[in-house]
Amino acid sequence: MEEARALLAAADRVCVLTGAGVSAESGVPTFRGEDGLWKSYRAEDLATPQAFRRDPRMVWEWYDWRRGKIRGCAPNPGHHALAELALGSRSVRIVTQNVDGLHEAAAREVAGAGDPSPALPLEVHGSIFRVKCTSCTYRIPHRDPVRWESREVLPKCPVCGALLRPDVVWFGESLDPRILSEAFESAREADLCLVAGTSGLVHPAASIPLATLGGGGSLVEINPTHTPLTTMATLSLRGASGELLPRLVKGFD
Ligand code: BV8
Ligand code: ZN
Repeated sequence: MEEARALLAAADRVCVLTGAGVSAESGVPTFRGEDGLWKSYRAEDLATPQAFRRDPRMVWEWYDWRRGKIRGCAPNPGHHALAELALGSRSVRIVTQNVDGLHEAAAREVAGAGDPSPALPLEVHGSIFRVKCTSCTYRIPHRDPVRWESREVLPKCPVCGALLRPDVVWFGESLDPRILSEAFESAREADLCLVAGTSGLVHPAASIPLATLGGGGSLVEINPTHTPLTTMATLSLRGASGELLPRLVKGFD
């Protein structure tokens, strides 16, 4: 931990990449953990445009269940620690694969009456609390429960009448090129990339930290287990982000 704190103290520019693990202590189920996600389905089979085309009702049932679960979750000390770091004096960019909105909630809580924007994350996989039209450009924040009992009650676009879908990036879908290039640029310029709570299995997000190494920076990983990124990490801290992140950033205003 001391070595990691020294790397952070020496870093002017920090890029943070988070995954589902940073929200685990908030009660948000991870994808590939033992608790897994809903029933026996694999995210890779449900979070796809094919699944939505085949059975939009089932996909909305899964997302409505997840949205309900996440609505009841609050940011944990790991989210707050990252928000404090980003609202401090260093230049910090939080890049997240998570769609749960907990980094933004933590940024607003920590900023209070101040400006939360330095701690607002780049959401490379979108947001579960935003919907978009499957046909036109309509897109809007949306947090209420969604009805999925029949095709007729599924949410429809008020502009063109087509089905609305969760505004997240599904497997097989490309990420927003502007957001992705901003994430890679931030990683390339960073002296330090903090990677917390990700299995490092989903691409292209998992290769963002490699841009920091390519740029001559360091990689510190925070995860209870070994991941494909561990071998490339300058340092790997084995443990929970909710416990390790506050210790890592304590004292860095
Ligand atoms: C793309 C949004 C170009 C949705 C998500 C074959 C066919 C098609 C594509 C592919 C293919 N093979 C590979 C691909 C590419 C594919 C991919 O990488 N697949 C993987 C599974 C091999 N990627 C894509 O499809 C991407 N698009 O490539 O476009 C393209 C275009 C056309 C055709 C081909 C390619 C899009 C990927 C985005 C998918 N959307 N989410 C939703 O959420 O509903 S991904 C999903 O997984 C989440 O975003 C999640 O964040 C992400 C990664 O998972 P993790 O965050 O790492 O979470 P996980 O559960 O895996 O791990 C948790 C970790 O936390 C663990 O390490 C655990 O130890 C740790 N942990 C647990 N507790 C704690 C903790 N850590 C700290 N503290 C704790 N307390
Ligand atoms: Zn529409």
